[in-house]
Amino acid sequence: MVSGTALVYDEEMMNYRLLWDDPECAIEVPERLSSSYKRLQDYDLVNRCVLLPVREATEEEITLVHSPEYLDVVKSTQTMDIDELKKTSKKYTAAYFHQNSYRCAKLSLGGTLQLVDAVMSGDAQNGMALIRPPGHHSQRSESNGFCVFNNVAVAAEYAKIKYKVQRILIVDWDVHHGQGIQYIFEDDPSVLYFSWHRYEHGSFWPNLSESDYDFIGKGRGTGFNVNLPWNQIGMGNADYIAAFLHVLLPVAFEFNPELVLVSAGYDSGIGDPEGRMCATPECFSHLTHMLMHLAGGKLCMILEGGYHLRSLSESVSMTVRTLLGDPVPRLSGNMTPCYSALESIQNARHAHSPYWKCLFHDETRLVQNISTKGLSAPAPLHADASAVDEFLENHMKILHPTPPMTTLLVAPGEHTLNLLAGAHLEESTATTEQAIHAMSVFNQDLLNENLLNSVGKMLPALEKLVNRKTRNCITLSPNASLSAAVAVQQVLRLGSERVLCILIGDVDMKPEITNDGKTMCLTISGDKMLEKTISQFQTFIKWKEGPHEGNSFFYALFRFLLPLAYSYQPDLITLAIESSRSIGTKDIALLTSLLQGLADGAILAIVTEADKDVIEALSNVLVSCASMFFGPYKPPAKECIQSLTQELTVMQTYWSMLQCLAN
Ligand code: Q9C
Ligand code: ZN
Repeated sequence: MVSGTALVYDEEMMNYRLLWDDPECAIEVPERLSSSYKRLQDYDLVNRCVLLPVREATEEEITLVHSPEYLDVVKSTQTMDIDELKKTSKKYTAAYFHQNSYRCAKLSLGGTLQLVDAVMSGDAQNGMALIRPPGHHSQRSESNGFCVFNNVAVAAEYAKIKYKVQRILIVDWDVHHGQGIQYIFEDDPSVLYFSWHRYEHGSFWPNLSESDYDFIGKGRGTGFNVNLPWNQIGMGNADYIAAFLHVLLPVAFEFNPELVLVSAGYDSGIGDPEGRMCATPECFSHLTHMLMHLAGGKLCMILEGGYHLRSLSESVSMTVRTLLGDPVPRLSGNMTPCYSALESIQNARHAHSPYWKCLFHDETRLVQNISTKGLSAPAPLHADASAVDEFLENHMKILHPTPPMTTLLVAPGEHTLNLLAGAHLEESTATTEQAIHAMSVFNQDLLNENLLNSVGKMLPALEKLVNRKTRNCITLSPNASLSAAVAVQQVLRLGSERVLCILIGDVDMKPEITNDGKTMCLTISGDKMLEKTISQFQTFIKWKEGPHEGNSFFYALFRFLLPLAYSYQPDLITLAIESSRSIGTKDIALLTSLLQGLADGAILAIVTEADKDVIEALSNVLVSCASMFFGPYKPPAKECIQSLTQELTVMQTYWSMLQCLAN
């Protein structure tokens, strides 16, 4: 099994800087690299990564994307004096050269290719390249926006040739539009390029009409360029998560890439003077975690922008932490996307609906009169610079510490342990009287020795889960939904405040829903006559996967389940999987794995003992946090969508992360 996170870093890339006065370029400083690396060391993350040396990119590699004439220009800067450097720089936009620029640009690109080699060869599962100069603005024959060679674009061409990769996803979460990447791949259907960027109706740099949502690619590449322009500053965690759930992820899963490259710029984070956005470092954990579910986990993060040194280094640290498999911290703040963000999301979805089945089935339309001023301006999380600094200084201290064990297993016998290597077996057990007491409100006809046994063992495990002695817990039970009902009651008693309970299969037993907001229950079933939604805390969806034709459940996940969960913000998740489940093993694995982005990963998974496939899948995602291929994917059946749409109509009035129409 492939494992490990690679880290590319070399302080030699600090050996160039701006040599004259230019306020526009002054923010791109060598300390961007050293402060990021230093912070990774402070959090003891460097030691946990496989360090990769950089190398110089070859001329052959550079010219995969760039013209030989441009290569000659960059090469010639090595021997220039200041005046000549300045003159050459002024030929381009927001660019500057130094005598060491060429050497550093070769290392920056070479370092990127080292990372791609490690991930594609299986030496590492994923990784991050801390490099400069950045790349995403640079074009075939042009330096632009501090970028010399287009690191990510060359990496994509390189992976196509060297590893015969047929589908590459590039996610550009830098706050600027990577127009260089767009130009290079605009007619190429093998590279899906997604970029969100500060746009403000074109008034923000680089002020291009082709950065808007309606530029969707050209020729055979039509539909493979996804732009999500932000028309206001102050976009925050809810806006970014909504953008991923409603625009990027459905399209990306349908595309099903073999490699994911991220133009990881952190000028989209809080405190950055260029972006003026509000996303906290934790948000980058969530974005990273979501992307880890594509391409069998082959994920390469390549640094682009990021000019607030503290914000940059905290966000880089959160990214690497997540790549390493640490729990994803909960998001702070209100999870309601702002009106302007919804407008952008709605328009991007509409522009792409002819090309992607996951969007085609949904109701999409253009915003009639796109607002130039926000109806509801996003509320910045932190008003002034010193408050931002203080927040960044302390944010790690308010996160829950990583629990000492990952998985606690509640199993009646030890014979299942080989399926769950790495899990800790729950040794203690409650007394029979305690078990009977815990089950006293439930149907006594269902009580039997097996069940009492299983519940008795589960009780001490629940305490450890609520008190974060274990990150998650797998319970084998003869009656999963009954165990779940008992568990929900118990964890509430132990102090949980919002429990999300997901029941999969035909169930006759449900946890008691009190409508006080402390529990939310969602049932996924295949054939049963479904009850109507009776409250905002209880919902049912009918979903049935056909055998062996690929999975379509990702549609329900991004359109409904995850937005609902991100709105509700549970502090614990109970997942009960009955043997009558109507969705496949990979669907359950994907669901469970993505749910780890919520509740700090506190998941109680209850599964029937005989369901070996699900036990193995849960072991992969909960115990070993292994990356897997969740595809192949297929479009969802009409009746599944219809059932989902009915529930959506009701639920989105209560839970704003479900909305993807501004009007
Ligand atoms: N006030 C990168 O983040 N200046 N490049 C824009 C707007 C250029 C950014 C001026 C910013 C270039 C890699
Ligand atoms: Zn940028």
